[in-house]
Amino acid sequence: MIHQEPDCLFCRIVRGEIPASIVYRNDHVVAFRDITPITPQHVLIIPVRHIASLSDLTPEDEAAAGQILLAAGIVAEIIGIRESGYRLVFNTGKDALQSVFHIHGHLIGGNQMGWPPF
Ligand code: DGP
Repeated sequence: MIHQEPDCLFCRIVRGEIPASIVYRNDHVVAFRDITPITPQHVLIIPVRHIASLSDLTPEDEAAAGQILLAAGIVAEIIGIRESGYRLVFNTGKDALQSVFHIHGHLIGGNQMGWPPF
């Protein structure tokens, strides 16, 4: 049984209790459109397993973490930005303004971005 939290917003999206515009899912990850997109294409990629943040990853989470990275290219292909390029951003902790404590990679793209990103 994959660990889930009853009251976690993103666990609830995984379970279908809260609607989301899902663009891809498999046994390990779910990818859905961000409710407040910051770029023309903005999808969140999350593990099915509840893990609070990158800082909470343990060796036990190795497969879940790898599956998020593997999903990035698949999702980019589905939403049409694999060739043009994209970023995968993991806001982690207070200074990075993480607001939902279930790991999520922000897959953003669809326009020309700048660097540095802050
Ligand atoms: P972060 O600040 O990195 O923790 O990003 C959380 C993101 O989650 C933020 O960009 C908005 C998004 N979000 C929050 N609530 C919902 C929701 O109910 N549905 C969807 N699709 N996205 C949400």
